[in-house]
Amino acid sequence: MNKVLLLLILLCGMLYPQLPSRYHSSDELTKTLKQLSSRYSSILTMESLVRTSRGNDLWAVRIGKSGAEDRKAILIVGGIEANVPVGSEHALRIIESLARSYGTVDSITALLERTTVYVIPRANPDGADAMFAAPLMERETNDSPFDDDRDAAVDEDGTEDLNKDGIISWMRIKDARGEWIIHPDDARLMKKADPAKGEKGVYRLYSEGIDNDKDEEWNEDPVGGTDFNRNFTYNYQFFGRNSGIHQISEEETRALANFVFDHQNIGLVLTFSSNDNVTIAWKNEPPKGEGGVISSVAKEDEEYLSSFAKKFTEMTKLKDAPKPAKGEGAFNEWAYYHAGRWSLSVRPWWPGEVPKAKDTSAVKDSTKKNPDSKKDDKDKSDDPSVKTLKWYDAAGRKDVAVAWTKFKHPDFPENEVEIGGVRPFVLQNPPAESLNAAAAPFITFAVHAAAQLPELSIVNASAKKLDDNVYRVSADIVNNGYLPTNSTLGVKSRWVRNVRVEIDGGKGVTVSSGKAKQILEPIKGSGGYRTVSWIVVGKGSVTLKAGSPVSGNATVKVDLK
Ligand SMILES: [Ca+2]
Ligand SMILES: [Ca+2]
Ligand SMILES: [Ca+2]
Ligand SMILES: [Ca+2]
Repeated sequence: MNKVLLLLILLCGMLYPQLPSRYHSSDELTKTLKQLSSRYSSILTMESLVRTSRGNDLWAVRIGKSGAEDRKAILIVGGIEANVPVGSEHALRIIESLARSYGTVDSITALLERTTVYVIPRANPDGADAMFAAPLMERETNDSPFDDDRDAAVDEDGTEDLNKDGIISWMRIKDARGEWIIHPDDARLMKKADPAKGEKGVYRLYSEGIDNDKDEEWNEDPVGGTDFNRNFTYNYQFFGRNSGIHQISEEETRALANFVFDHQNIGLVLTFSSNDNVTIAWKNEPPKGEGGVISSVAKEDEEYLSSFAKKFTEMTKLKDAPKPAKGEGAFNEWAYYHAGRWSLSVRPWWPGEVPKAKDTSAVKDSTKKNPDSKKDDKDKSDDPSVKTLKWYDAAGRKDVAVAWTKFKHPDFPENEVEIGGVRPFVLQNPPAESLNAAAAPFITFAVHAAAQLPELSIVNASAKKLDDNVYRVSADIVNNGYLPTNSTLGVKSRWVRNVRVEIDGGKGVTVSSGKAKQILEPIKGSGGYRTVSWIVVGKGSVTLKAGSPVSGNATVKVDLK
């Protein structure tokens, strides 16, 4: 165990997850969630947002005692990328850790008194179950029938486990017209030839299978469907790969969107996905295209997202993340650009620094360097896949790849065909036994994120006598949270409500100047405030109320004297 991890465990204390360190099928996830909600019934409730075509429930879990719907909230979403189940496992561990810590860890109890945490641990349960199916293969989509290659046949050509090893691997076909070469830094991997580097392709590369419909495409139209992280409205790609028949076309994605719209109190969304804006924050850029369509984070919102990025690195010590994926219909971008919420997304796992292997025999066994490679062993590849495999090697894991082995393929009688390559799930998901340790830093970060929501209070409330029975009532509405009471995109999207202030003096008091109910412009965080005042006529007292679904509520009574 490395020092950083040990330190984190000490810091996290009770937050360290206490679940079996294994991946959960969607049935097992349901079972575990039910156990947790019965064990922590005072704080934890679960709700099925929709039943999928395979009969799985899409669960939304709420952590918060009674009145939770009226408190400001964070939403945590795992498993929007079905082939990255580790995000789902982190989300589950956040649920376990927070529910267990309520009432025993003061900081968590205090946080949950003010803030509700919603968790949708597995946005695509049908897709995620591919990890538990035979043969083993990665899948990003749900089950919705879809004609991927638009040849008027639906789901007509999926993969086959040709070599009967229980795994859908890769097949490479020696062919001078091919675009692929053996990766110069790791012979288990293939890479597209880069003519600029003098590389020339010598292989064609497909997933394992035959051309079922004889259209000279291999496995181009497997069973399913839609990739949920490509199905949302912002920067949606019509006719994109697995992007669905149209925006938010799936029952599951519709349920997710509705959940956000139905919960006005969600101020911040934290997603586990490759559309990372946490290790590298979004930057404001001049608008692209006509009409000034918003295509980057608003200038005013930029610093807040940047501060999360800084904090993430400080808190978790996780660095050197692979390059963020470009969002095309991504959920986290929808959450910010179209639903107007603060939105953070981070990859749930990538290997940290590769430890210097002491036992080089394991490395020698499993790293079969490409003999053609001219680079030496010390070469540091930028390719995240190479780095990840090195990490597994250093950890002594030998079960990460299928050795490339010749196969007589009926579709290629003239060519040499080999089946092999890195096993499904290996590159983006850690070994099961490290799931609790891998989740710990993300739990800490999720708690930090939840604690940054706006926090309203009313201070300096006073009544100044101007004449008999005439008073000027004034107060400062202060935001002591870190985030402003609304983001610039939140204002633009109109989905997120601004702070509303109200004065009420009952029957004996009338407001003669100033609106009795008013909506305030966003209030900056860290002590930002807006002063409100009224002239009132009457006796007794008035009550001032301020609040919004995303910033909490505050009330004070002011005596007129
Ligand atoms: Ca076809
Ligand atoms: Ca087809
Ligand atoms: Ca196979
Ligand atoms: Ca085909």
